[in-house]
Amino acid sequence: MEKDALIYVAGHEGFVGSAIVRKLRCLGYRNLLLRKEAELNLTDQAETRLFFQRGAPEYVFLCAEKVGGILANNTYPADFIYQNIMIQTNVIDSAYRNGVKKLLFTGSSCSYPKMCLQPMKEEYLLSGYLEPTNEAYAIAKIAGIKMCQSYNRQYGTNYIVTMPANLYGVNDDFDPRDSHVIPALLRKFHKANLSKEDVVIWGTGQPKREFLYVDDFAEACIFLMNEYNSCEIINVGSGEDISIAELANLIKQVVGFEGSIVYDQTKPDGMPKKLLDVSKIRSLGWKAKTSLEEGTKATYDWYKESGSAQ
Ligand code: GFB
Repeated sequence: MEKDALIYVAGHEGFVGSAIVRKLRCLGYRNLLLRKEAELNLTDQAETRLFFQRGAPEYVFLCAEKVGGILANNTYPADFIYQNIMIQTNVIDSAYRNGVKKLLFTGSSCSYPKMCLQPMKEEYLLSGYLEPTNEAYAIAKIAGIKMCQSYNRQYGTNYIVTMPANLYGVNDDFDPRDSHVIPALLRKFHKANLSKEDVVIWGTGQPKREFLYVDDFAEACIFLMNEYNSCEIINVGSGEDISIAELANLIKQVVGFEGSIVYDQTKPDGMPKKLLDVSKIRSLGWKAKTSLEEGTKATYDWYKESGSAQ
């Protein structure tokens, strides 16, 4: 991407989109095309097409999506499948119709099968059944992946697909109804420090997850936009996983909590393990920089300073 190229970041107010905008600005990309959700409804085909005709972006980071943790995914599958399929379909097709040079689509590690071989290589996609708690979201993401690959095959476009590990970091969603495990636990430990109550962790604590700091993911997306031109999906992760029980102990230390942890086994565990094979992106010269300890501390500092902790 040329430094003065016109770049559209779809979903720039969101968690991933805002990290990409921060990183682009920091790297000297000045010509950003941004539209708030209130100004442009990407689930509307006519509005999205008109926006692309008038705005004529050269590059697109497609980060506008409906996301949430295990509870939100399990409770609102219709919203997850509808909104994600509408947004990505409208953006990908409008990009093609208006000659966008390159588009990056954000997939998800939850699109790999529930009982996938570990670490998960890119070629294991669609090799087994999905995890039921996030099947609707995973199917929407798989549709987006296949749409990018189909447009590349039929129309010769250059649309690339990243498969991130579980992301966390500044600007994350701390609302317990929607949040992923790291913001959820930072909030729970923070509140329990004040109330002196036990912290309740969902599930057995046994599942293992790989976490990636959102600023590292943003850096990887810009790196891939500049360096990667292939129809094949590409994993983006830290290359390490940790059990939820170990994560709870780490967050307990970060927050400075001295009380007890209890497990609520009526809540779902989700996938037993999700560790990406990151050898492909490493062979291109990119590696995650932020350790889980540094990342959770930075996220906790942001949580306290942002006012979300009130
Ligand atoms: O982060 P999380 O919601 O995402 O949950 P998934 C990860 C693990 O942490 C699960 C446990 O085993 C949860 O049961 N957990 C323990 C908690 N306590 C909590 C808590 O208070 N809140 C939350 N949220 N989890 C999501 C998918 O799955 O991963 C999405 O549902 C998306 O589709 C995302 O792909 C990356 O890894 O289980």
